[in-house]
Amino acid sequence: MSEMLTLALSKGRIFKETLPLLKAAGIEPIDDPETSRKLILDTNQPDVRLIIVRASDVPTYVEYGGADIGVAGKDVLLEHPTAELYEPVDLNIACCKLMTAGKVEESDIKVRLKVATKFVESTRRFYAEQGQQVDIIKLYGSMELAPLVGLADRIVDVVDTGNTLRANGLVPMEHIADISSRLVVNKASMKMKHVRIQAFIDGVRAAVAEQRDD
Ligand code: PRT
Ligand code: MG
Repeated sequence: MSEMLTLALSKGRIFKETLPLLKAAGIEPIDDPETSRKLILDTNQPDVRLIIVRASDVPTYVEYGGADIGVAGKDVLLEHPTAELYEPVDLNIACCKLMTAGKVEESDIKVRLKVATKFVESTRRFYAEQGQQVDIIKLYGSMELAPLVGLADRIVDVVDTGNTLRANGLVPMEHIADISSRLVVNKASMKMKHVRIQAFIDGVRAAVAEQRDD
């Protein structure tokens, strides 16, 4: 009996885009997390299971060994700096950009910008590199609203098509980082289950390379 491998994923775009990579690596979930209420999903491999967690909780589960491996957006990883995770593969999925955005027509330029975001660490670093002092307001969602009601001058958010910004009278401004999802691995698991995890990483890496060539 080989040891159990636990993978942490979030529902939605990460799950959907990770599925083909897992399949290419020989792993297929039995249940569909979009319809099942189960948070632990069995797979076709008896010693591999998936756990379904919030996107922003994936690094925490993997760091503390609740999962051996996870898939997390770089935006999330940038908010969760730790030496306890390996980041061996850029999966090239769920791609988007971390950007500043503001109103199409901004009123007077403030001495000190107010920036609303859930990406506090990346925002702090970005403006510090610009040598610009800003007040950062932490939000957990619907950032686009903040400039519309005067809570903030700017927002920092991930942008894909830009439709959500446009629909709210906002425009993307500065590019902060290109974002894609990464495989993350618990350091202790990597030591204890080395052969197993290395084989998994190799399988996923091959699947990513194949998808890139398509
Ligand atoms: O639910 P929770 O708050 O825990 O996390 P989450 O909502 O960030 O999770 P999820 O599943 O939506 O996103 C998971 C990961 O997908 C993120 O961490 C990013 O790395 C990546 N990703 C890629 C995106 C987008 N594209 C994206 N477009 N995450 C969010 N969006 C949002 C965007 O902010 C906008 O509000 O989707 C909306 C549509 O985008 P536009 O630009 O196409 O209009
Ligand atoms: Mg969400």
